[in-house]
Amino acid sequence: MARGKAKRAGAAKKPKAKAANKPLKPIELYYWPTPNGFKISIMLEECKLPYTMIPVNISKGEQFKPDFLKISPNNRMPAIVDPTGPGKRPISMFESGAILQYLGRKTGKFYPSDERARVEVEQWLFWQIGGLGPMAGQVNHFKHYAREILPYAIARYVDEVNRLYGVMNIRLKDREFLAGKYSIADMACVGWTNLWERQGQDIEQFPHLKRWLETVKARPAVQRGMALGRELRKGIDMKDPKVQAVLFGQRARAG
Ligand SMILES: N[C@@H](CCC(=O)N[C@@H](CS)C(=O)NCC(=O)O)C(=O)O
Repeated sequence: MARGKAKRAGAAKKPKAKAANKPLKPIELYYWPTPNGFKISIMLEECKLPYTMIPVNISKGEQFKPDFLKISPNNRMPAIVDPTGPGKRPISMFESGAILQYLGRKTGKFYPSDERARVEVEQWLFWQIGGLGPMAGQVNHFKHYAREILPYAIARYVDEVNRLYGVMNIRLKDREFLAGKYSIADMACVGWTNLWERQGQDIEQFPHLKRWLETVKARPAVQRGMALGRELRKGIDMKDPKVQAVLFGQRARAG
């Protein structure tokens, strides 16, 4: 009892410290379980940030809902709303790379502030955003979803992903992670390289990449991040013409 009283009295004298300990309001994660979504669920799990997941069922066209487009005008997930953004005011953002950098700056984790170390991370982050992701996405499209079989398109993108895997493999020859230490660059790549088989690749050709993939996937936060919402995909057939009508052949929306 006495101890409890002393605690309360102490807390009353230090209102500022109490305010600082106030739990953060959860970040809203607009999400669908794909390699682009995993980047952010992994980072939130790694940083132990509180978050709520709001599914955006892209196979049903939920990415075109006006409220979502206000946050993500590119009609793509992931996107976030952080109720406690800069100046303690809410902020929203889209594009997985920008979100990873924001969360890295917010928490001071997995995104170093030292300029040289930061450049290392950013090179590999942007390499994923501009190269590995889009190219692997095209393999997926032409190899698994396209109504017509186009051998030229399949070979072009399978070859390009093979080249990118080779670049990553050489990079990982003499360091544990892409930027030396584990960072947001690794989080950006793991969901994509995990699908190597589907992308027409043989992981045995890339022993350093294989070792890295196993190391990253062994992290509990990565496992939790990549398991998030897995059940949501059940029963969705990407070859269903209704789903393909939503996802493929998109053109400019009226402004
Ligand atoms: N460059 C974007 C790509 C995001 C992206 O392509 N998301 C896909 C799912 S993996 C999506 O939301 N697709 C909805 C659509 O195609 O309408 C990022 O990195 O955030």
